[in-house]
Amino acid sequence: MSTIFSKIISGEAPADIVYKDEHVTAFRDINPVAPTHILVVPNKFISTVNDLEQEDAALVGQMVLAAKKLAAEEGIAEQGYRLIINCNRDGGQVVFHLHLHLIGGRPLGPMVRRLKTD
Ligand code: DGP
Repeated sequence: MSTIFSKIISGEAPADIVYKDEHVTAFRDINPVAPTHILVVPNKFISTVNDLEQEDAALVGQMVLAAKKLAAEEGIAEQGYRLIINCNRDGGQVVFHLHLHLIGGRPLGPMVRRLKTD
């Protein structure tokens, strides 16, 4: 169940942590796709969006509000950015501890690449 993100949250594994409070921890992605690429992770272990319960509603709000604050601090709030949560195989989820990608600092292009079959 435990992933590398649990170890980053607990301090057992290193990361460039940019924000932490009682609800969430945020750190720079190890493989950034844009000048700003930060992961906002709930301190509580939740594997995927599919595992969210009604009681987690406020926690999801805390994740988005932390991303908003970090976007302002990164200086990308006005030009814009993207928040992404990948879920399971087709969503491209690789680390099975829920996380919100905050990506920006350059034009990000279309949200999803079209395939010839679409
Ligand atoms: P996803 O595909 O949504 O599961 O994205 C996982 C992201 O996590 C991916 O962009 C790379 C990042 N990542 C994986 N392992 C580590 C790590 O050990 N440290 C940091 N900072 N990021 C990691």
